[in-house]
Amino acid sequence: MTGDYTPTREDRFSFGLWTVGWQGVDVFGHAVRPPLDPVETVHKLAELGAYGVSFHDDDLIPFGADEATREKLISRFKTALSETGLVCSMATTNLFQHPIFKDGGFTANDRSVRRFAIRKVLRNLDLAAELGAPTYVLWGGREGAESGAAKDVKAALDRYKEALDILCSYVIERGYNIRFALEPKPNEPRGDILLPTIGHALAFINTLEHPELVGLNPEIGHEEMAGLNFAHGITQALWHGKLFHVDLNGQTGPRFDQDLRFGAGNLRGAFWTVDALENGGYTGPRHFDYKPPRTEDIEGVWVTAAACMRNYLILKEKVAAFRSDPAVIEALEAARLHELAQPTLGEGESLDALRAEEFDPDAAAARGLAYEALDQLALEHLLGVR
Ligand SMILES: [Mn+2]
Repeated sequence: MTGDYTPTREDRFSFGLWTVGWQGVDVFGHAVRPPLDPVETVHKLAELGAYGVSFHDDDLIPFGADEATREKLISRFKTALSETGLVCSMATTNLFQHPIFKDGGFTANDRSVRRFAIRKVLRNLDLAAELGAPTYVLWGGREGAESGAAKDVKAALDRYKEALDILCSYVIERGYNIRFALEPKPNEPRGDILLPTIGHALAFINTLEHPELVGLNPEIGHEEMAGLNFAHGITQALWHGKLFHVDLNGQTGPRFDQDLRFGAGNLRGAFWTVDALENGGYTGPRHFDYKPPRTEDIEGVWVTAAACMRNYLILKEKVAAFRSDPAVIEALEAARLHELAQPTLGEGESLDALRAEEFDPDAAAARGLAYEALDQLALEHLLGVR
């Protein structure tokens, strides 16, 4: 154990302005903290060791602000970025907060709302390009329904595809170096949200005119709300070349979206998530999308932000120790992981050879797979006793 879990720019940690800036407004309660100035956020995140910041248009520029206010706010933000060296690692559009989006943005039944939503994204895409953000996230939290007949799902998916096709063409036409990342979520705020999981979103991307420009931004809590295994989900996204970005946080099983700091909630899941990211070829930012609980004052908020990064680095060290432990390497061998990596048929082998093979199913069925010994090693690394 090195004991040094101080984040550096090379760790590529990033935070959304809306995370530490969350004032604690929830379904049952008012704000518990004053608004946080994005400029202060940028300085504090840089001081804590983050390398990047992400934002929704409305985090930076209040909805409906006039042009002069908008320019002033953007200029202050740019100054803060250049003073600290923090990068703008991702941008996104708020298509969920204003009442106009109560039935969604891209898939609202009201055509005028859909046209407004696309205008809002186009405007913020220009700002994202100006700030050098390589990834543009689309979380469609209001794209969905609470009842059956109110949403024609096929038509809504046609409109969703239409919106993505328009946005991709725009980015190509403008020559922006930006890719889109869809963020799945099963429910909340809508009763049921369209593109509810990684799998749904991956299938949807294949229908687009420019699938190469669209990938995923999966969030731990969102997949776990659906009872799914996040490490498996992001690994499949990587396998498809579609893990463009990631939202790290904590969740305790299927319930409301908890948005706990990374490492809280499902800690074993967090261990395998870090393993999947560090050893699976992910090269994007380690981005935290969480909400400091309402119990915390501003000092407590910064404690949670520092803890997200610290927990990631602790888990990264534990994952590396697990993967290099000779007992683990032996246990992986015993569990036949090397065999899984081999093609099932030999090179050029015929199906006749496969059919002719002698095999004793009872003997094979009697063999234990020794997975528990392997998993116990992982658990002991996580518990800090190896
Ligand atoms: Mn969440």
